[in-house]
Amino acid sequence: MKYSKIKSVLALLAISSTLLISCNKTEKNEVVTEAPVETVTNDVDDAAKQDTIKITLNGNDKMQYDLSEIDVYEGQTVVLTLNHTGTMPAASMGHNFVLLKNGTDLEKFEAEAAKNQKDGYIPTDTSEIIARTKLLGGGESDTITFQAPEKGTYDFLCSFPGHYSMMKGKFNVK
Ligand SMILES: [Cu+2]
Repeated sequence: MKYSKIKSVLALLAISSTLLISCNKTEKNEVVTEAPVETVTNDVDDAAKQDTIKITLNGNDKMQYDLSEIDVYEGQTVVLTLNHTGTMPAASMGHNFVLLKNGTDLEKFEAEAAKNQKDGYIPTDTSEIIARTKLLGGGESDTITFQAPEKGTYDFLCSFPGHYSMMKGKFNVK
């Protein structure tokens, strides 16, 4: 008699613990499905609201920038950092970022830049330049701050001789 009572108590315990486990499982599953896993944000809208926009541009030993387009908004203060992620010196694989006014003849600009090695391949006439970094070698960085020009599409390039054919892009002011 006593033994069978214990047996039934054990059976009850087993049933209730099974119920508890299945309850827990259901709750856990519900929590997982209901909780938002990722918050969806619109980067473009967020960027447009900021007074300052930070841009990071990298240049490597293969004569490449990692961005072909840069988007900013009219009136923003642009804080642009150029990193030379390679190891080659500025003398053989120098990189800079030069933002040019609309209508600049890139080929002509490059030809003038190539003549002026002592100034980091920046032409003596700088009237077509909106903003620029220093000429960097591997491992170096330069950060510049400037006001975004008026709405439009501008060219940026690396003015080191021969680089702009590969190292150039569009700077879009929206
Ligand atoms: Cu370059």
